[in-house]
Amino acid sequence: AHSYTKYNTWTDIVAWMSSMTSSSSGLMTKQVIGNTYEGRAMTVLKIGKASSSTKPAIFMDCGIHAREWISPAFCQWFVKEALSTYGTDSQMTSLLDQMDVYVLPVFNIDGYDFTHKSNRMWRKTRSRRSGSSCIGADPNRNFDAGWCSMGASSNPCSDTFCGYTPESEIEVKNVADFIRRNKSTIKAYLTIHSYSQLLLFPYSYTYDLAADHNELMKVAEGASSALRSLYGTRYTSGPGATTIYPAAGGSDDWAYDLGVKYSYTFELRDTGRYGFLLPESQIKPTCEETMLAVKGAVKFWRRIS
Ligand code: 0X9
Ligand code: ZN
Repeated sequence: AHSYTKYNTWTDIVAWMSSMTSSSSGLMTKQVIGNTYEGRAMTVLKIGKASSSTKPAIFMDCGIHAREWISPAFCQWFVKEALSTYGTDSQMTSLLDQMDVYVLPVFNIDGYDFTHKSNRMWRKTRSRRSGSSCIGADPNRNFDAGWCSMGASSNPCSDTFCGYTPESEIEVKNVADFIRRNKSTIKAYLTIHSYSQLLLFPYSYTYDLAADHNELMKVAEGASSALRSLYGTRYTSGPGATTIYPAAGGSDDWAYDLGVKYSYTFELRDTGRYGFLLPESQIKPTCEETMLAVKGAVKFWRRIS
């Protein structure tokens, strides 16, 4: 059964998406953006008050990397908070009145399912190609942003394999197509990973600073101080290349170069004690503090944009 304080299986998440949509009184709708390599439906949840005029939107995905279980847990938490506090929390109410939030709860569903059934430390997709016995590519090296130029591997057996071509992974193609289709409304892109407690922004495929570096840094610092205010958890902010490592083909750099200015990668708890195996007892505090960061960032960029 589904629980917000457990790491849910894909089957439980599917049932949860349906029941949440049904009970949302029209505040949330579901939309399939394509299937994964193994044929699972990739479902985007659109949350926002229906409006006759076009609203600006935020796109958030979780679970690009299969083993980063706290990430899908956060997307589920966010959906719960959005639906349950709309109408009572003034910040959430005005956010959903004025904007739509697209949430993809699990990006790499095949990989996520594999971590539950076979190999807890799997990272990549589960695609196969004749000519190699190794499976999958790193979805966060497969976007068309300086593709495979640095911090990525062209060896199909590597955990950071960039894929055979940009968007060779169907999951990446489906998400990129969706964002391209909705490019005129999507103003912010958030992608949730773990672990390291970082708030990263472009670029990671080059050491060049983004044109909007100063503004991206201000929003990140505002968000991390909001996050820290709850339990004192410390985050570091900065461009990916210098803050974590150079790595091309990431979704954040790709979205930014497409024109989505507020493009961020969150690396959630912890800093390595448990790493990807973050205990379930930390789901609630991690999600609560991350909610403050996301709401803080939204508030800030709505003020300045
Ligand atoms: O390496 C990654 O893809 C991310 N770290 S993780 O430990 N979750 O794998 C960092 C991504 C930063 N952004 C880009 N490299 N574009
Ligand atoms: Zn990751």
